[in-house]
Amino acid sequence: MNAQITSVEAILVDLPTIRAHQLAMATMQQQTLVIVRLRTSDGIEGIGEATTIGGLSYGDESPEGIKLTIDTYLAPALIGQDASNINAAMLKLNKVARGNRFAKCALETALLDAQGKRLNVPVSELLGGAVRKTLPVLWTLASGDTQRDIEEAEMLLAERRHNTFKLKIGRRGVRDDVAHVSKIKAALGDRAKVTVDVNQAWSETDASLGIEALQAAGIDLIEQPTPREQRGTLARLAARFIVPIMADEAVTGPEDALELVRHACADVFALKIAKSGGIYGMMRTAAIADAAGVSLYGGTMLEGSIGSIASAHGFSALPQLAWGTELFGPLLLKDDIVTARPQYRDFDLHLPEGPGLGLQIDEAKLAFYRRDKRA
Ligand code: MUC
Ligand code: MG
Repeated sequence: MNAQITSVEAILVDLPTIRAHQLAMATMQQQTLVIVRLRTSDGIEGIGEATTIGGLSYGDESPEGIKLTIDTYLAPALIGQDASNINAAMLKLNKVARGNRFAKCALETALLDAQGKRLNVPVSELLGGAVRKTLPVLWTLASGDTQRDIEEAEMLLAERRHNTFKLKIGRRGVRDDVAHVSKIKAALGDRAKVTVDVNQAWSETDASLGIEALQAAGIDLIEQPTPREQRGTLARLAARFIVPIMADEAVTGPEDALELVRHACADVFALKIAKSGGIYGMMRTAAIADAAGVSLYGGTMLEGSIGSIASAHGFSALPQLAWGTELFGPLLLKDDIVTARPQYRDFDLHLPEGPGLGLQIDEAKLAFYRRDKRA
């Protein structure tokens, strides 16, 4: 008799960030993680995470909505299921609920973590094996202040923690944004790569103006300049400019990926396990990119350690990851709810080695930061 799933708990955790993080659609002073604890009849606990950015401002699932979805619909569907049959469990969830990819991702991660612990192997081994044990990680400069961003980049370069920087733009006018980015690129020169993420904020005319100037300033990559639904716009920009265009919000799972490659909308895809409903969905999305010759990038929803390390296991198993990753989420948080924080050095994130995700919850920290324990 295989182990059965006996309980599923979804916990809202509010962690402060080390500084304000400004994006086109929100300014974050803290991050809310939805942590899943899934227990099985053989005494194993799997952990997972579903985290988004700025409430409902990035996507259509909020932290509170994710918890409600898990508590009310997804957890009851999982109780009593075979804990080792992750494909069957996920198929059941897809019958019970359409969409809700972030919530499903947290549950799939918890099932993979539990199975890895059960078999005493890392999650990457369950996925066929890691072809890389370390992942390049960029840092996002998003303090809102050009000089402060330059100082932050200089410090991180000197520490050998990051040598690629992503700038969040789209909040100010195009000319102000271009001036901000150009100053940072000029200060860092060839010592660092600089990319921008517009988070869908530009119209096609804004994007034509902005990308032309950013390309001339030596920017390496332009992420999601225009609204996700406007695939034609993305395709025209990708055809027009030499600087690569990356789809983020526009590519959730394999279905989006198929449409984007069909219309040559992007040179690079930002993969995220949450957007794709879990690691397996992310890998199916990557397979479409591989078949079409689209380069890959390991994206983040600014998850904490659990979601970031789950992503790292998935990204470690991909055949190609030409643009590295942005799995810096844990570094943006002042504190953590795991006992050993992920290791970052020499510009890379190092994959933990233990069974499952290779992480353990710090019970005291979780008790302190969980929303339902505070007034
Ligand atoms: C996004 O839109 O890509 C990734 C890095 C960051 O600062 O925000 C995210 C989300
Ligand atoms: Mg993005």
